[in-house]
Amino acid sequence: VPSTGLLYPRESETREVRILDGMWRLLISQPSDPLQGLREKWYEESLHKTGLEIIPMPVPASYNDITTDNLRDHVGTVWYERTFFVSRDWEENRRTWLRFGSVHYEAVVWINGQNAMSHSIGHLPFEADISNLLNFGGENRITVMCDNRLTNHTVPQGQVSTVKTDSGETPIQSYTFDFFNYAGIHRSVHLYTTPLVHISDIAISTQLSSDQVGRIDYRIWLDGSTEDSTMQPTHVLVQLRDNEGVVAAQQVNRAVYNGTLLVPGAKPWWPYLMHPEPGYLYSLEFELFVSSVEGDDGDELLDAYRLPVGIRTLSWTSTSLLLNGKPLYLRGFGRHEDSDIRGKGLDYALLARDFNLIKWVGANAYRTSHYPYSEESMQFADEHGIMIVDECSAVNIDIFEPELLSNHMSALEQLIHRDRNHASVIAWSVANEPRSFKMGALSYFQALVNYTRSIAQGRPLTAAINASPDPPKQCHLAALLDIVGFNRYNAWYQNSGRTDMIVNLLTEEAQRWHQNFGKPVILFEYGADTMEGLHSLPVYIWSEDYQVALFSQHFKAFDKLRKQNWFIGEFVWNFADFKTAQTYTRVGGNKKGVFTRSRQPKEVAHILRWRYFALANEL
Ligand code: BDP
Repeated sequence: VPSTGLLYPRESETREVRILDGMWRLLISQPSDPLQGLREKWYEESLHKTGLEIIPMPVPASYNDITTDNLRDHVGTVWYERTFFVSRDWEENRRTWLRFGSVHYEAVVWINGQNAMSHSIGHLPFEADISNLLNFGGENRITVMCDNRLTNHTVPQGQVSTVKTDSGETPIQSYTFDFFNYAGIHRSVHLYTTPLVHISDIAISTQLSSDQVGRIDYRIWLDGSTEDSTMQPTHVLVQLRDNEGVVAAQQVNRAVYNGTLLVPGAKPWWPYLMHPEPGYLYSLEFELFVSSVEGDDGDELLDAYRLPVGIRTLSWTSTSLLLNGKPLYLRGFGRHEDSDIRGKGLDYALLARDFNLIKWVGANAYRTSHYPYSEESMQFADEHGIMIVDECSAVNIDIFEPELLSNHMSALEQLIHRDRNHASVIAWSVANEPRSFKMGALSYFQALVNYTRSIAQGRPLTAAINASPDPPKQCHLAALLDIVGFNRYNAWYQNSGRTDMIVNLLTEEAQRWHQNFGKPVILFEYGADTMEGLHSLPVYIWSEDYQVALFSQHFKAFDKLRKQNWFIGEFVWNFADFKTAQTYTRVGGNKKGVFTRSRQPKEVAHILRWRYFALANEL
């Protein structure tokens, strides 16, 4: 099934965009009967008609931490609803689309009681043309059923079982991944219009030659038809504007909707701290025209879409990852979309704060562990020159069955399709800590990697592996990748308290990964849980001092490894503290953050900052 809705909604002279964020209404179904609403057709009328309790629920946000009762641990479905008006003007000569930035995990959407679309695998956008379902010049109702249950076939996997409580049996959701399974309408809901015939998708790839000539290869897709033969598109005007609006290259393309723009003296896209003007973006304008019979002057504009574009060359070898011909050393983090109260809900204040901290600490990259992050954050990364290792939601996968494989492929297809035009994306991560040593993993990953490579759009493939590289055959995934990433918790999960073992263990392991697979190697995770404010000398685990000691030893190992040209980066686990399921190994969640959950620095942030800026200055 080809995915749709992956072009971000942007307004233009031919398109209007409205955002339907705000307070919606929520009905929580009985966990024991998650399908009651479908059976009873709750979507046919306002949810109030069910006579059940309705509560206000903000969008975007996870629903889990908003109330004071146990909605947090709800398993099964919840129903969202809101109404909105559409003016009569929208009825003629245009199409109206409804688009969700992400609903976790599965969503079914109705407009005025009619089924409009459904989607599963959270963290990704989906949309439908709802023109035929709308009351123009009147009120409309959206109903969304959201199901948070994870099974052996969802990405990621989980299991639903039941437990006997003091008041009877109740379903519980379990999963092995280490972050809370937040659910709800996590990102913005857009209502937008396009002309009847419009640009429905765009793919670009860029290169920069050694003499500063930029090259942009583009392809656009059109959708829709009109009865009116005089309104058939005849050509596209493609114009590249620099950040002052000056046209740097242009082309008129008649009927063939792909082409190449050459940009002499192009301003390249550079990462943060690698150039005085990082994150330089052009605007690539596509204008779809129909020629008038009288001649060129009277051309009529059918549609216009503007895509921010950074011009850069990405390449890699068996030892390096290069940007504009320069080998990269990645300094960064694994992260989460997570914060107090709103869970995984998109929050612009948090997004801006996080980027301020990333820049304050001197990082140049992060991995979207362990799922696709918001499109708004991807755009921010482009603008700030922060490089992204873009990960799909396959975390801790196990039990390698065909249905999982097809969902996993779909998760990657949708991610790549959504993010392929971002200059910031420097690699696709196909999985985090899969059980890649198990039976069935080899054929599974061969199929997955072959497929992903066929759609990879000029990016290398990587993964965050925690299998042992010794003997090499134990991991069935590493050999298939372009960059071998591994996660290792020396002096935390292994040899807790022994910071004096880190340098040898880490350098030896990194060496084995490189020797066995002949690829560039990166450490995607290391770290220690740290309670803010807890101090102890001599250092003792969980204290801020221990985190400092553990990082310091890692820095020594990295400095040794950097002398080898194949070691390409160090990512801390984690950028900030984050919520997990309840277990006795977690105090209020995972505390491996360099920043607290409220985004204030722990002591270690200062030494990390010192290191990251020193590394940046060396290059
Ligand atoms: C790694 C996982 C990550 C966890 C981390 C930890 O990739 O999701 O949060 O361990 O335990 O294995 O802190």
